[in-house]
Amino acid sequence: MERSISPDSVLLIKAAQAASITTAWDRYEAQLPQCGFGETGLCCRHCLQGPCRIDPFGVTGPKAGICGATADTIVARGLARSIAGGTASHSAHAKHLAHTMLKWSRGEAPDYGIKDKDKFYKVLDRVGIARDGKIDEQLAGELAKLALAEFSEREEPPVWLKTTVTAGRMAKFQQLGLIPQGLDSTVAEVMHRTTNGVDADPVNILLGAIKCAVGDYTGMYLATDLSDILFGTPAPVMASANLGVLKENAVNVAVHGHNPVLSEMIVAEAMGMKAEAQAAGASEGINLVGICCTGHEVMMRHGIPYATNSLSQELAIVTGALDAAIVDYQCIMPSLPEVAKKYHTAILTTMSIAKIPGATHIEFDEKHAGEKAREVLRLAIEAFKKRDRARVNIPPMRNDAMAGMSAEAIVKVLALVSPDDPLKPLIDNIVNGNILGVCLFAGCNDVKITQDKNFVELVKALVAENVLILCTGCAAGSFARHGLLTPEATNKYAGPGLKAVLTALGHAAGLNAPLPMALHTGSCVDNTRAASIATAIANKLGVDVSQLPVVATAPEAAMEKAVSIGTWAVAMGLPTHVGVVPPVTGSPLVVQVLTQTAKDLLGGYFIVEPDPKAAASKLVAALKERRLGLGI
Ligand code: BF8
Ligand code: SF4
Repeated sequence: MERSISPDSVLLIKAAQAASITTAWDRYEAQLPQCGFGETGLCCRHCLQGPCRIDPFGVTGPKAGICGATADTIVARGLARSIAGGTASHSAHAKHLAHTMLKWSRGEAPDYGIKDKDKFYKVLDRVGIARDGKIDEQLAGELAKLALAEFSEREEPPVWLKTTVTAGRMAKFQQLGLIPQGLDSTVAEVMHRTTNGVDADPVNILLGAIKCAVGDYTGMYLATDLSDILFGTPAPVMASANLGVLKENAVNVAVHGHNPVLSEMIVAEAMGMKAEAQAAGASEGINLVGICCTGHEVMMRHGIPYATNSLSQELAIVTGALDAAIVDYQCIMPSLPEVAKKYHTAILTTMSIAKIPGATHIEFDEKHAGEKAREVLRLAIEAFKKRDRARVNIPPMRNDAMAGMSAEAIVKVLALVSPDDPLKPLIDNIVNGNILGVCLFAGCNDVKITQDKNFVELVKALVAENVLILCTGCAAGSFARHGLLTPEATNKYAGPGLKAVLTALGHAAGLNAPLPMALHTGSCVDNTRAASIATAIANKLGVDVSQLPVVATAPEAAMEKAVSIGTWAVAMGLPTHVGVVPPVTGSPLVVQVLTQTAKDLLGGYFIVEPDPKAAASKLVAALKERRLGLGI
């Protein structure tokens, strides 16, 4: 199988092979064939009596684990635990932001502040905090405490859930018992009910997992709100992408991971350290670039170039020009220090919960944020001095990419056409068929799929059918690296209706060109931005999200976080495509619940289809079915 369709990745994979450097692709091949029991979800290690494996056919092996758990139970429990893993990750990210805001409110994080007052006040109003005459510090303290209260057991539904979904969706969640009591508590509940001897009913376990995923949505919404308040709501910005964003004459520093709490400080301090970098011999100073979702956070707020999406993160080191990777948490390959050993690159971990053997750990703390940022940047400058210039191999690929299309930014562009009723042009163009529907592209790269192939083929097929594309996370990273976040891509690939709409909006926005073919709505945690637009449209039309021609896809999904996001997309009522077969095929019952029963219960359901062309047909069919239901 081809490893990647990204030309910069292809070039550096060859370079890695020539230098005998092992990457994720090599390690994947070394794993083959992967265990069939694990692949189908039929392996359980939830107690010390195991591991237990189930023969899916009950012919050559046992039909139940030692405790009696069947294939259906084991598969449902495994899926539920991965959803809990994803939810715990997003929730921890959200909590980190709430703690930062709380510390700022108490004067314990002086380098932070309220960047977007407008959003701050809007969120306060939405969650019901009275503003009357209180200073920002006091309001921020109240908001942070309300946010932190979302995580433990509550008697009332989470505020960030009930104030952000349609009334119909909330009633549906209530009716099906899908309202989490708290965001951490829902994760704990999944861990409890999936341990040996608790919940053995696969359908009940799946409902518990969906409830947890609703908690995931809630925590993500909260995270995006607090990020925007602390660091600014993204607005359209031009940046560039690919590994060619690294510079020969600069100290190249990648910020990698997910949370903007650290990377915002790095951005703020890097400018002021130009002279230090120049004194070390880097005539262009410090060149910050992004990897994974931290990369999106700084691209959409500051136009920082985007080096790579997840799967090719090791290749950034193989350029020989990366002086330091400053990492926070999530999706960071533990292999980075091993690859870095062959170069001069400093791998700098910063979070107490995310250390990597072989990396240098500089503990970050909000109280001394600016100082800590300068400390890690100094280590990058030191590493630069050791760079072997003869080994520098920066691929000559670089694409433009427009980022920063937050929900607020999209509404602002629409308001240029229709100031009194910004959603009207979008709705009108959906009704008149210029736009067939909307598809949210999310999720990771997965080594099981040629890197970016599913993303690129699927998105081209959908835009040709006039589907409006929103994208986040590694999907957005992939599009950025393939030049698809540009007006040129719209002209080249969009169907006539979509092109006309994007052209009209682009001209209204003063671009003198169409809006990009895909709208970059943020990092992975920002998938709720798309949900908020869908909810606003549904509310305006007096329908539920499950009736709208809106679908989601994670064509190269890998991480537990992608599983939990996909599951809440289904809970919100969206047909949701996954391009990698998840480990559930050992239970036809679980497959049926996810792909069929869910549709009856929630309106949303999973479509599993590895082939991008077939996936495009299925998503288009789902959009047309929704249109038919609305009579348009
Ligand atoms: O949160 S898309 S590989 S980088 S999990 Fe990770 Fe997947 Fe990328 Fe961002 Ni999301
Ligand atoms: Fe085996 Fe049951 Fe223990 Fe799982 S929980 S390892 S199926 S005995």
